[in-house]
Amino acid sequence: MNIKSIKLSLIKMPLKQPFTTHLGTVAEREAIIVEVEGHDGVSGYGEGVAFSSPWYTEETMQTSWHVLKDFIIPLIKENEIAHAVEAYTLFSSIRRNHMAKAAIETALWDLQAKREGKPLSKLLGGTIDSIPSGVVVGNPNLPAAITQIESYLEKGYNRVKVKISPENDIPYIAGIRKKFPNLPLMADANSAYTLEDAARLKALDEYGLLMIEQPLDYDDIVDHAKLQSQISTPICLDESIVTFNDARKAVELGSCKVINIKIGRVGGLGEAKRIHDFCAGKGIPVWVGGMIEFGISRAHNLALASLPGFTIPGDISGSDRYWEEDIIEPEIKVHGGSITLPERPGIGFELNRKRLKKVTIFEEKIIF
Ligand code: OSB
Ligand code: MG
Repeated sequence: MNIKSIKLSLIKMPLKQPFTTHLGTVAEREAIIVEVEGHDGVSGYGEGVAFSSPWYTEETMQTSWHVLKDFIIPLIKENEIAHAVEAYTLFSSIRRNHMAKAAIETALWDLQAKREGKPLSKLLGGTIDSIPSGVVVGNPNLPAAITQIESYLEKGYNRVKVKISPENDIPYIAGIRKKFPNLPLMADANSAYTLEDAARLKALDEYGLLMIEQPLDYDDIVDHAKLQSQISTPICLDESIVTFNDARKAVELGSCKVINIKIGRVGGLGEAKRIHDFCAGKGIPVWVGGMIEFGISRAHNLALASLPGFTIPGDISGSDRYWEEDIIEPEIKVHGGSITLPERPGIGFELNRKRLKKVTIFEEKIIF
């Protein structure tokens, strides 16, 4: 793809307010911003979305940096690819490390789209240009969560997700439902339960949740199938789906009725689109998951969410959901519950160089 250099910047920013799941609290976020520059002067941007510690997946910022610098970037240097769609296969000699792979793969898609003079959403096959926006509340305190939901509804968000665990589920969901009887509401358990909790999860059926996300083990699809046969709330899988074949097997087994697709978790936009296409053919609705990310990853999420199978609003909120100031310009804004896709080529957002410099801890440029 005629690449001149790849620059990696490790950034760090505090969240406006801490985000809590039963697995812990995120108060500060690191990310790796990737800039792939071509000999033609065009640059593509990507974002490494692993967390600082391995609580959500096994990757961390440090492992991502290592795998990018010592394995993925050398592969790109030594093997010419003609199109971004070839990157996933090129990277297949490296096991897993999906977030590290996606950080570069998404930058290659941005570069590809810019060279073709097309918005990334159009290059991927997107069919809409206004993306419905959902928001996630990571606050286990019921009155505080209600206040937070009220403020998001005022801002126009029209789908809310909350985090649950056996320590905080039925009274919490009942309290939210009582206050917001018609709110499109869903609950994410991040693997807080086992099959022995089936009766407890069945009790949630009466609250009209859109779905319950990843109730059981992060790598399970067998017990989820057993649970789905016992409850009427649709199960959505997040952590368990890290490849196309995971999605295929989960659908075949009946482990879920919905899938959350995160570009980083599945190793890039190519694999994300393959999962989308498969699910569309099977009538399985998909939505775009979030990683408490900065604007570059949010922009890639928006492009992906324009594909026709994304029929449920994703965890794609505006830049101001988590950040005092994002690293892109313009920032991503929610109007009337939706985000308008930019018309410019590629992801359609520029890096805010001043802000990026302010939050960069370390950077390294690899010249080809
Ligand atoms: O399980 O979807 C998840 C955040 C970090 C890690 C995992 C998850 C989440 C979220 C928040 O639910 C999504 C967001 O607003 O970015
Ligand atoms: Mg989740």
